[in-house]
Amino acid sequence: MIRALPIAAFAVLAMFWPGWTEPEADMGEAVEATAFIARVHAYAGLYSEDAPAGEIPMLARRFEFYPAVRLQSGQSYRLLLMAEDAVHSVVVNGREMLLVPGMVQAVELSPRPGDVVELRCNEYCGLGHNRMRLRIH
Ligand SMILES: [Cu+2]
Repeated sequence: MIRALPIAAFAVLAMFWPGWTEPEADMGEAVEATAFIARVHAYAGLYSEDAPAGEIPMLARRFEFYPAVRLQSGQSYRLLLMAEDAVHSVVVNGREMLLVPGMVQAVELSPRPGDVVELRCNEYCGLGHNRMRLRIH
């Protein structure tokens, strides 16, 4: 009885250890990477600046978010972000999402007048990592 106590204590500890049963990080939705990259380039060719409301396909890559669009206040957007070359992340509106090649994460944005939205990579991705931010207004 007494001998079983440390084992029982270990089992209880293991069960409640922080992170023990934590689900996998949400990586987003799987896409065909080549097709998504083509979609981004097609979009970037059409809208280099003022983006119309709706979906904006975007790439995270060393060391930028591409394309550098401009959002119009009063409109609603859905950024679709995929990493192109390595694992990155995006921090936006106080939330962080992991960006992995082949997986798309969505961010809803409805900027109000005067808002500056900043996308920032928070996953070390190389020497230019600190430059990897995009301010969109
Ligand atoms: Cu980075």
